[in-house]
Amino acid sequence: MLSPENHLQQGDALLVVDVQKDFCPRGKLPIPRGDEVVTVLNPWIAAAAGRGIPVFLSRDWHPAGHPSFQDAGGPWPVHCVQDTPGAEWHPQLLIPDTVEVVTKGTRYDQDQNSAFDQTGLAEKLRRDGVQRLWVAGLALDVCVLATVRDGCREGFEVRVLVDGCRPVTEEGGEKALDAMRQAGAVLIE
Ligand code: VGL
Ligand code: ZN
Repeated sequence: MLSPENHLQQGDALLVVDVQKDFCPRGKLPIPRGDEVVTVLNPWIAAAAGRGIPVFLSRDWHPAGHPSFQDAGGPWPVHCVQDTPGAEWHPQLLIPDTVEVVTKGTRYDQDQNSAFDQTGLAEKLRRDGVQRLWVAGLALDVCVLATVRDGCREGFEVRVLVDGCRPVTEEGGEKALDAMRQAGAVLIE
């Protein structure tokens, strides 16, 4: 069993991607077994917060009529609309007092799948002295993939907690893992 206490160290940060109600069963864009990541990730969140390692939670936070929505010509059903219940965190997700929220997907003109895309996250991590970034969440083959790629490109040592991710499709998930390896991320299975 992979224990967070033995892996997290100073200079690390934990980034949990989009663990929101709409991406879980009964949500508007449900990812199969998306809710299962919560029990995997809570011990990592607790361990990080307990030892002063920064915990970032990203959220998909779209305005109504967002270009990624099908009714606006995009690929996805309406999801994670700002200030709606579906955009809330999964109710069991551990939110430490020290949490840093990264908001993305707010633009009227384009989607932002990556938590690094025009959020200032890379600068913030560098300012905090972060070298190594642990990443997990939803969806493995969409926003986690885009975030991991950008994290590698920005020069962080990226570790992906594979158990703490779920894909939209199994095939997409397998391809995403390959692409992450190619990008230089270390997959922790
Ligand atoms: C996501 C589809 C649309 C994600 C966000 O968080 O992976 N997927 N918007
Ligand atoms: Zn979205």
